[in-house]
Amino acid sequence: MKLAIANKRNKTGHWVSQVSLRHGINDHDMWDLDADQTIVACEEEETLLIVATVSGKITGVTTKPSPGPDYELIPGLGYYKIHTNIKSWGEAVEVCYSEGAHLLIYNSNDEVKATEHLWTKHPSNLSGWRNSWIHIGFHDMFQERKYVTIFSKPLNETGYFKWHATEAYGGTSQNCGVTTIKGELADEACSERLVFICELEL
Ligand SMILES: [Ca+2]
Ligand SMILES: [Ca+2]
Repeated sequence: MKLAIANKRNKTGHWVSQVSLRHGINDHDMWDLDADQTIVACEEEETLLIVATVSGKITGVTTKPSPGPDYELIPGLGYYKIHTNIKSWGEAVEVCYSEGAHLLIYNSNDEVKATEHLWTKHPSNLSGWRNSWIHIGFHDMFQERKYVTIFSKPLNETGYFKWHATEAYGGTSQNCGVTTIKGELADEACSERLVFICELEL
């Protein structure tokens, strides 16, 4: 953005002051320019004072909440935190939300791979299969097998969609998303208490 003031004398001998504001084509509605001019008497001379005020709000830039201290930045993806204090699926959603984040949703194979190392903090002291699964942000609690994310977006539109070979489709008693470290998705009973990962996208 550039603010310019130009003075020139016209043919009748009057001084003309012009205030102009130049900005990018994509933010044409962002800025207001308000200019006032007044003659200020200063000892023997009179001075032309121009006050130009530019105001506007930045659009297209969202202010994200800062993640907590235990969140790890994974460049190009976001901030991630594994919670080893096991919770039910609904509780996990709430914990992530309270931290300004959301329960993990895979959007790419890269994200699966980039978050694998977080699992090293998995306590692995749970009973049986619970050591190999964590909560993830999708469910089919409204309609069986109609899987949507916690933001009500169809799961097959997230950019990542890969069912576990044998554990997928747990029926009407299993309506909350879980995943293995390899990004194999399945549904599980929402009341199961598991480890979970919160994410905050960049
Ligand atoms: Ca994600
Ligand atoms: Ca189900």
